[in-house]
Amino acid sequence: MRVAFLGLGIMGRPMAANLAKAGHEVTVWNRSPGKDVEGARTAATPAEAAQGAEVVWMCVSDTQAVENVLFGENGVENSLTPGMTIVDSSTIAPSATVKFAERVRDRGVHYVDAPITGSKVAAEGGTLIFMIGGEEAAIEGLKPLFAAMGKKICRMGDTGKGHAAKLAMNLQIALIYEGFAEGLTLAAKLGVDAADLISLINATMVRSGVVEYKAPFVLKRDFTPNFPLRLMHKDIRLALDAAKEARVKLPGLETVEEIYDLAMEEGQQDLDYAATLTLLEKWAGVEVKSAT
Ligand code: NA7
Repeated sequence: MRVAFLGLGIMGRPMAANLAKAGHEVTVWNRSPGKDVEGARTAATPAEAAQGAEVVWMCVSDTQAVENVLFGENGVENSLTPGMTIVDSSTIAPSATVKFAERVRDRGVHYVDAPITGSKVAAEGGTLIFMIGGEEAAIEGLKPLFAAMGKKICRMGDTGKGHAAKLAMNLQIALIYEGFAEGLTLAAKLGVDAADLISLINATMVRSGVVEYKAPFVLKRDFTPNFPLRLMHKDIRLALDAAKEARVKLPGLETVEEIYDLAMEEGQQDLDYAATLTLLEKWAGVEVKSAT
C-alpha cells in the first residue's frame, strides 16, 4: 500500500521502518529534518508526504501536534483525496479526535484512531498492540499495515474510542506504578530489602505486568526512558480532562498528577516515569535498594 508516515520519534520511526520492510511504499516526514527511514522516501512537508497516499499514518506527541500536522501550514488537509484513510497512533484527546474526523469526513476521508501499547522494543519488533476506534470497513483495509507493525488489534468502537481506551489503560499504569513505588519506599524505610519485597510481590496476588516489567529497572536504578515521564504526565492530564468533560471524578489520579507535576519541575521529563520513585525516596530520606 502507499503510506505516508508522519512523526519519526521513539515509536514512529521503527513503525515506519517495519512498514517499509514489509514491502509497502512508504513516504516519511518529521518536523525536525535529518530523520529518515531505510527503504522510505522522505518528504519536506506533511502535504507532500500525503500526496497520492492511500493511508496517512501519524505518530506525534500530542493533540496540538496532530492538529498542526493535519490542518496547519502545508498540512495533510491540502492533499486529501476521497477514499483516503487517516490513522492516528499518537495518544491525544478523544474529543479532539472526533472533531478532526468530522473535518475530513466531508472530503470522503476515513479517520481511525489507533493508539499503541508496548514499548520502543515492541515498536522495533513489530509486536505492538493497537486499540482502535473507527468504522469496521476502514479498519479491515488497514489490516496488512497493522500486521506489519503489531501483534494484535482490539476494536473499541467508533472514532475516538481507541483514544478513550488508551487513556483508561495509561491511568492504570500510572496508578499501579505509584502503588509499587510507595510500597517499595515504605518497605525500605522499615528495613525490608527491595529484591525480597519484589520476590514476595511476584509470588502473590499483588503481582502485575507493570511491576514485572519495571522491577528490574528499579533494582538497577536505570531510569533511561522506555516511556518518558513527560508523555505519562501528558496522558494523566488527558485522562483528567476527559474525566472532567464526562463529569467523572478520579481522586487517585489527581494525586498522582501532583507527583508528576513536581517531577517535571525537578527536570525529570526525559527520564522514564519510573523515576517518580526518586521523589518518594527524597521525601522519606531513604533509597530503595537491594543487598543482593
Ligand atoms: P517522541 O519520541 O517524543 O516523538 C514525538 C514526535 O512528535 C517527534 O517526531 C516530534 O518531532 C513530533 N512532534 C512533536 N510536536 C510536533 C508538532 N507540533 N508538529 C509536528 N510534529 C511534532 O514520542 P514517541 O514516539 O515516544 O510517542 C509518540 C506518541 O505515541 C505520543 O503521543 C505517545 O504518548 C504515544 P521532532 O522530532 O521533535 O521534530
